[in-house]
Amino acid sequence: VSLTEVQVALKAAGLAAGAVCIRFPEEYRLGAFTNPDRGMRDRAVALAADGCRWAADLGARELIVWSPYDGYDYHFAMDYQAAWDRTVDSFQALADACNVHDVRVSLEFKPTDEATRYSIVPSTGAALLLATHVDRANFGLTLDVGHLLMAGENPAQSAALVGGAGKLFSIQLNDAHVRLGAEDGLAFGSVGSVAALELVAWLKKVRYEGHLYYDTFPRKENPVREAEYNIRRFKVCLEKEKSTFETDKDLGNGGFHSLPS
Ligand SMILES: [Mn+2]
Repeated sequence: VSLTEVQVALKAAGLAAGAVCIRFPEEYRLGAFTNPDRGMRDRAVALAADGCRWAADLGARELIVWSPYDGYDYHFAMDYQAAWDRTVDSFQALADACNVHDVRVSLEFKPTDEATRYSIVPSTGAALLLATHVDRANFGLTLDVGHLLMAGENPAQSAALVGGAGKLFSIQLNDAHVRLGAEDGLAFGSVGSVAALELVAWLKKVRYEGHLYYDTFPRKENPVREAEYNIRRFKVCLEKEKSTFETDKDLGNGGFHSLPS
């Protein structure tokens, strides 16, 4: 599709682009930014950098990178240190290329995927280490709640760490049962109500100012009503957080919250 076609479609729907989220084609199945072949890595970076140009042309200020192919399936299949260094080099090159367009780059990490059972960046801690090593002001992180749950993390704690480090570029809200490593992509706050409430509380505490995305998969549901549910759910958390987060001290140090209705 052409730039004009996208602009016309967005305008017709009354929408604006918040970010461009890129996906690598299957030719990168042995790795995009970790690929052992220098030429493949350079082409992957160039492809992503083109996404930054698209973002700028669409009036968006961010490129979100999720790379399912940067990982491995078998023990002894990857030199983790070499793969890490390639990842750092690639993101540095990408961040510098995107800086020309005044676009920032964020990594959406995911611990496991059917494409790679272990990711080179499997956790919030590893993602923060990567951000430290990349060391670019326009490089940060996108947290996806379903991915955090897959990693065995508490989304609020992850947001607190990343937000506190000044690297929380964007957040994708959803929910999951997390069975057998599946991501689910359920509506926000539909499974873990208290986890959702705490996440919203911490987004406020770290003064998060980015977009709120809903990365959900309404495969059986009416997608418009599902989208409305997500927004409604977030607003309920926002209201509940105001009234209960600081005041209810029945459990622990932070207080116990009744489920948002
Ligand atoms: Mn996502």
